[in-house]
Amino acid sequence: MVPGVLRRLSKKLNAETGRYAVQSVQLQCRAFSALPQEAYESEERIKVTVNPYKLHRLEEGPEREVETTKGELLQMFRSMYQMRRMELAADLLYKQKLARGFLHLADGQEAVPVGMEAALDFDDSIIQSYRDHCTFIGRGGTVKEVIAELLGRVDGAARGLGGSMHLYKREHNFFGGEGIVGTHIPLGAGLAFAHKYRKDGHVAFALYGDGAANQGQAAEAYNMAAIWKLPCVFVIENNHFGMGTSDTRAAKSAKYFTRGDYIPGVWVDGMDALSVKSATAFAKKYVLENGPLMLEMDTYRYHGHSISDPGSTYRTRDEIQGVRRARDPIEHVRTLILEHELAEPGDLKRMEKEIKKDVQKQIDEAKESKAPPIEDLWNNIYQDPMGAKMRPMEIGLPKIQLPKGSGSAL
Ligand SMILES: Cc1ncc(C[n+]2csc(CCOP(=O)(O)OP(=O)(O)O)c2C)c(N)n1
Ligand SMILES: [Mg+2]
Repeated sequence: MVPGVLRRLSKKLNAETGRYAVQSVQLQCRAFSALPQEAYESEERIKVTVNPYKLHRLEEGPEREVETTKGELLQMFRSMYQMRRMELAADLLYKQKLARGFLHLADGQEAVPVGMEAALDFDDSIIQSYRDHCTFIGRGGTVKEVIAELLGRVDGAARGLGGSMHLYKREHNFFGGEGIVGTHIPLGAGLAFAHKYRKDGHVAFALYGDGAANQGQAAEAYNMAAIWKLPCVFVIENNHFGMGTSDTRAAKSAKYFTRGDYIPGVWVDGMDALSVKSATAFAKKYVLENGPLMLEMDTYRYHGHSISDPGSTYRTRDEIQGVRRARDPIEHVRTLILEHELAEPGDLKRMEKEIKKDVQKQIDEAKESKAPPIEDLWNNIYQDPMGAKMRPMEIGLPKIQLPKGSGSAL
């Protein structure tokens, strides 16, 4: 099932026991009236042939005849369009100096989280680099939580303390949002280790970029994951640039799906949500039976690396326009919907209008949210906060009176 819509299994923290209980939740059923609710739930089946996969050390790869439904395609369209609008809005908020700190946008790359979530449930774990907004939405987060985080407000995904790079959703097994390139790849292997140790039948996905794939600790994570046969999927989101350096300049081999050497890999058209869905379903099954697998998602970011990069000094505008015209993930799903006569062009236009309005509404709500309380300066550092006993204070820095109530862990 596609993220952010209808009912999904979720976990809720019981504050008394400290344990998570499984519950069924209704997620973000907003912006729906352009088509009747039944349309989004329609089981009308369609088969779509996706682009060929490339395989490394595998005899068989993911299914190319991908089964989908009218409901799923409409939900994919809706989710990706919402992500796109959110990213464009985040760009604007930054330029208006309302959002601060780092900001890495993922417009262009929406098919990866949307396709992946179509094959996963929230009991599978995901860890991601700083380019995390859309992944967070895929995990059932809201636009309001993303934007409030960028604005440094308490309703943000990390209560306004983390910013764009540190979105987090523990109850849906989303472990961030990590700022330092490549450091979370071993953490992904650790999450897979936890799944194996608990024998819970779930898997971990570590998502990182083509630049991060050249980091040394990636090799250590691959080795340990392979030795221990961990249910870990290493997902390289190859958007073809690490900051301003192209993948082919930075990597001796830019065939990232082969870079695990002894770990099998699959090259995936990461601009096609159905292709991603099929590859993800294959990967989940594969790693549970055999240990780690690599998925190289061939994708593209439209914005620059971060907000300080105009994105057009190391590539031409024609290149960006060319990708938009030929491979845009939203336009691809729109074409499928129209070709199979699942909706009229006007229905999709109306849906777009509603989503735009809804994104704006959530931004307005985020702006209403308050800044975190001052005592949060002392929270979330230690499990058992040391408050004024902290060493810098003992060695002569001015003593600060701790406010009451400081000390709850995030
Ligand atoms: C260890 C480390 N080295 C360098 C940086 C600076 N840096 C931030 S993002 C980035 C490029 C990463 O590119 P890629 O992995 O392809 O991810 P993308 O930004 O394309 O999603 C670099 C070099 C960093 N944050 N951490
Ligand atoms: Mg990259």
